[in-house]
Amino acid sequence: MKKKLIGLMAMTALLTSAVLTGCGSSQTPATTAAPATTAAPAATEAKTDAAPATTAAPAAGENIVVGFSQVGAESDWRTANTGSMKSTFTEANGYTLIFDDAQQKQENQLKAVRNFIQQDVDYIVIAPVTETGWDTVLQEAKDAGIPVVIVDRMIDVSDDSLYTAWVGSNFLQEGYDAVAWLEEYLAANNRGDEQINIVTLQGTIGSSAQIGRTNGVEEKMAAHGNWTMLARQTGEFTQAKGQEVMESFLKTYDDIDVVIAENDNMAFGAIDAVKAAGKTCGPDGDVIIISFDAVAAAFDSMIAGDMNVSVECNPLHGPRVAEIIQKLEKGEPVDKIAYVEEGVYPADTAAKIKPERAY
Ligand code: GYE
Repeated sequence: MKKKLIGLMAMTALLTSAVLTGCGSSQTPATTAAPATTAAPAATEAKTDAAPATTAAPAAGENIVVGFSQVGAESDWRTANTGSMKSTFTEANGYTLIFDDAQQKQENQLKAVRNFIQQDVDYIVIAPVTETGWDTVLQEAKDAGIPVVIVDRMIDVSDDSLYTAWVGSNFLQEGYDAVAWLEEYLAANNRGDEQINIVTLQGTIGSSAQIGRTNGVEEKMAAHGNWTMLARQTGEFTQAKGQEVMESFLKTYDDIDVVIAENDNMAFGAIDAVKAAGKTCGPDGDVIIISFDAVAAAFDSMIAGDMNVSVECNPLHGPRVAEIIQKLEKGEPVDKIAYVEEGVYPADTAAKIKPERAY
């Protein structure tokens, strides 16, 4: 593993502020990405004591070069995640970020990672589209001696040493949380024994966020003989596709009680489809809308009375990934797997909670 012994104290100080900024209520807006043509700095090593702790940014050429392969720009969650990464991995914080948008295609990610290897970056960070298909390219990164940090969704590899660390959400737990909310909600509305018909708008098939949420719901709803999953179909995590799939569900089934949308943007599309079909949704409506992510627009939707609940999925991973990289720079151990703490936000809490939200 390569290490650059440069201004670590200075960067640690900056990192601390990045953590506070990233997780607080005032996330700084995204900055422009470093051009992909930026070459990795030569492996010249400055001495640890060369950069005084008070120096804001290390001199040019000493930055830690991070290649980040992002899924795409399919959702509000993703936009917030990209913003968090870009506002953390700045030149001022001691990094050069090479950002690549894979447009939801794993083949683009494989190309991006191979590019990063060719440019001899210091760290490769991947938010993987799907879980499988990573073994070969990660072996190439390992052979090149470049540590790989996985963020957000997980990967499924035969050899765990192909990545150094992962940080993201417990998607299975999110699925459990959605069912727990529905159980309580139906009981509170004296509908615990009613026949409940559910449809699911799934995320990108094969992504951890889809797999965990689908499986979590399926596992927990097995205890409810009176709940039926009428249909599941992917809406690719986008609003447009979510709307399209919901329109077709509404044509096929006239008795949908619950929509589970595996992210907020698909829920927004589903809400439009429900309304266009002449039905109502939300706490006072015909159709219960359950969603995941809890982005700002979901709070607006809950406040407007359209969405019932959003299970939180925190996208502010920039400072978390930076913390991992800083530890690796110092030769400190890092957690192989780190889950982020998350909550559940029902509509009746939305107005109160919204001002505290950072994304
Ligand atoms: O829920 C969705 C996004 O992987 C957690 O991807 C992420 C998911 C998120 O498109 O909105």
